[in-house]
Amino acid sequence: MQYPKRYIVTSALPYANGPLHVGHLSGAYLPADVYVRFLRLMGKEVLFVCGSDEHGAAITLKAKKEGVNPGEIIERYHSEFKSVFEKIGMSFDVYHRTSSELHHQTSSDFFKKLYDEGQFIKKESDQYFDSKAQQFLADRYIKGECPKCGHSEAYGDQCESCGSSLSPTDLINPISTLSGEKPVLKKTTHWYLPLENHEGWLKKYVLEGELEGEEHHDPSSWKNHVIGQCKSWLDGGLEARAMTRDLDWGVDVPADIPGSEGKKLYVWLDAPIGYISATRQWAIDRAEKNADAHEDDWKKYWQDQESCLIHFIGKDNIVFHCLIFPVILKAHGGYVLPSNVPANQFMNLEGQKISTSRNWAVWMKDYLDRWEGMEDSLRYYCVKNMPEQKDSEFTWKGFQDAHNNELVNNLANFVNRVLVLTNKYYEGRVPEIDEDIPLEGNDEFGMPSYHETELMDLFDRLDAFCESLRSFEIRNALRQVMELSSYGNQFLQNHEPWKLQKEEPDTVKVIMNVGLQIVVALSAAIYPFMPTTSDKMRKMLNLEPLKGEGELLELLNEICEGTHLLPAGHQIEKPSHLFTRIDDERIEKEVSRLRKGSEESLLKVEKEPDLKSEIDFETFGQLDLRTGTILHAEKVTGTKKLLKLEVDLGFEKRTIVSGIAQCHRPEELTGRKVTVLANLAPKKLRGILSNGMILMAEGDNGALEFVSPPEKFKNGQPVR
Ligand code: B3M
Ligand code: ZN
Repeated sequence: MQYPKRYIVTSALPYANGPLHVGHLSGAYLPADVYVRFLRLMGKEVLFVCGSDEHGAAITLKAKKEGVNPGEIIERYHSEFKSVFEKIGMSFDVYHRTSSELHHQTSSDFFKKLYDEGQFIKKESDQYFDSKAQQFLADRYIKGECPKCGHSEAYGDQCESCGSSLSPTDLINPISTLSGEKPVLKKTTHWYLPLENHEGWLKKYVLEGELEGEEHHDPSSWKNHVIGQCKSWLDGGLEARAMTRDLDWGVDVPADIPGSEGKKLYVWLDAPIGYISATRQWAIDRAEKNADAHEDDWKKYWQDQESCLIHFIGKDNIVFHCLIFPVILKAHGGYVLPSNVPANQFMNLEGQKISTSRNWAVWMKDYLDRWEGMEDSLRYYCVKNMPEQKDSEFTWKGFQDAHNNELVNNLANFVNRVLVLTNKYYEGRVPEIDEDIPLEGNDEFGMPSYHETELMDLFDRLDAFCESLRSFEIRNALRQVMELSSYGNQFLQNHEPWKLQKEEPDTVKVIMNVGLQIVVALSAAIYPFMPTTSDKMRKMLNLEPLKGEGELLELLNEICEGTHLLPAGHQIEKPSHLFTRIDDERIEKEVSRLRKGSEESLLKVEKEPDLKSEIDFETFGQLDLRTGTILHAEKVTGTKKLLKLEVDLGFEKRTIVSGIAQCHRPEELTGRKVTVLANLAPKKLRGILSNGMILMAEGDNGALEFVSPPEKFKNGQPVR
C-alpha cells in the first residue's frame, strides 16, 4: 500500500463547556496522537490540528447556570484543555479556538460563499420560543419526555438515556430550561442545507469510496460501525438541515445577507470549519517566524487533492464528519474530503457510563495532578482499552494490572536486564560480534546467520506493527510492541547468557547484541504511545530522543541493510527504572474518591433547586391548611390554564381558581380530596374571586398532582 503525499489530521474540537475525562482522551485524542507520531516517524508530511469548540448552546446554558458571561466559561476550559493536552503529550501542530477573529472570518466567508452560490434554501418554520425569557430556544434548552424510551429528561436534540437523536418537537411535555415554562411554537426563518440533494454522490463517496467517478479511498479501510451509522442515515433519507440559529452567542450570519439580524451560524457548521481556521493560524504563525513559509501554506493541506484528510472523533460525531461536513466542503468546492473517519465508540468507567452530571469520570486534570510523572501509564492503558470497535471499560484495577504486569514486569524488566548485563559484561560498550555464530536452542528460527534470523525477525515484527497503525488498528499495534518486548524477555530466558558467559563469551556477545537491537527498536516503536518512556529508554541507550523525523523508516532500512542499530563500541548509560509498581492502596484511594465524588454530586443536584430562604416556626404556623373535597370544576373561559373549583371545607364552601387545566380535566375532579390553604387573601382572577389555594406537587415535567389527604378524612381538618 502506498502512503499518500501528505496528511492533515484532526481531533474533534472539545466543547469548552466542561472538563475533559479519560473517555475523551481515548476516544478522539490519543488515537490521533499515536497515528500522527507514527506518520512522523515514517517521515511523512503531516499536520495535526485541534482547538476548542467555543460556540453552541451548551456553553451559554452553562454560563446562565453559573450567572457569568459565556466568555468566562470558554476562557476557563480553553486554558484547561491547553494545559491538559500539553501534559498528556498531545503533539498538535496548532491548538486553536473558534472564538478567534480568524475563525469568525473564515466560517463567515464560508457561509457567504455557500449563500452566494445558492446552496441554501431559506425556510420559515415553527420553533419553540420561551415567552418569559423572550427568546427562541436552542435544542439544548428544551427538555421533555423521550418519545422512544420515556426518559423524563431528554434534550431537544438527543436523549442521553437511549441515545436517540431527537428534534425538539418530538419531546413529550417540553419545558424550557431557561424559565421552566412550557415553550410555544413561533415562526422563524433560517437557511437550510438541502442534504437530500447530495444523497447520490454521498452514497458513492461513503459506501464505495468513489468521488466524481474516481477512486477516493478504500471503503474497506473504514470501520464497520462508522459505515453502518452512515448507511442507516442514508437509508433513512436525508433531510434539509438548518445551518443558522436564533442565538446571541456564535458566529454572525454575514451582515450583508438580508434577514441576518440576530442569526448565528449553526455550531455544527462553524465547528468543523474550525479545523481549517486552525490550519490557517498555523500557517500565519509559521510565516511570521520563517522566511520560506507563507500564510497560504494551509492551502496545500486542504485544497491539494493529494492531501489525505483524517478525522479522529467519538461515535456521536459520525454523521457530522462523514455526511454533513463533506457536503459543506463539496458544496463550497475546492476542498479535499475526508479519506477516513476512524471514529471510536465510548469508554465506560467501573461498569457505568461516564457522566459529567453525576461526576462519574476520571478527570484528566485530576489524574495529571495526582499521578504526575505517570502520564505514559495512562496513555498506555487508554490505548490498550481504546473503544475501537465496541464500547470499552476503564477500571482502576485494570489500570494497575496493565501498569504492573505489562509496563513493569514486561517492558521495564526486559530493558533493565539487557542494560544491566551489557554494563556488567562489557562496561556498557556494545560488543563486537562474529555474525556467523549460530544461536542454539532458538528452534523457532534455527537458521545459520545472525542477520538472517534475528534481525529479519525484528524487521517483520516492525513491519507488521506499521501495517496495523497505518490501518488504524491502534490497539493491535500496541499489542505487537508489547509482544516484541515479551519476545525479548523470552529470548534472554531461552539463551541464559548468565550461564554461558564463562564458557562461551562469544555466543553471549551475539545474544546481548540481539537484546540491544531489540531495545533500540522498542524505543522507536513505543514512541507513538509513550513518548516520554521512549525518551527515557533512548537516554539510557545514549541515543538522541526521537523527533518524529523519519527515524522509524530509517531504522527499518538499516535493519534491511544489515546495519546494526547500535554499532559495536557504542557506550550506553547505566539503567534506571522505567516504571515503578503501583500498590493496592493507591488504587483503592482512587476508587473510593470516585464513589465519594459521585455521591456528593448527587446530593448537590438534589439540593440545587435553590431552597427558598428560611422561615421560622411562627411564620409557618400562620398558614391555615385544611382538608377539603372538590364539589365541582369547570374551565375558566378564555384561558388555557385556569379551572374554577367549588371546594367543600366542611365549615364552608369556597370558590377557588387554580392553574391546573393543562394537567387535569374538570369532569374528572368531582369528589377529589385536596389540601387547601384556607387563609390566603382572596384575589380576583379573570373576574372571579378566588378564595384560597389548592396545594399541588410538581412532577418532573412540570406536571401538577394533588396533595391529597386519605379518602376517610372529613373536610376541614387541619393540616400541619
Ligand atoms: N465539540 C462535539 C463534542 O465535543 C464537538 C466536536 C466538534 S468537532 C468539529 O463531542
Ligand atoms: Zn430516550
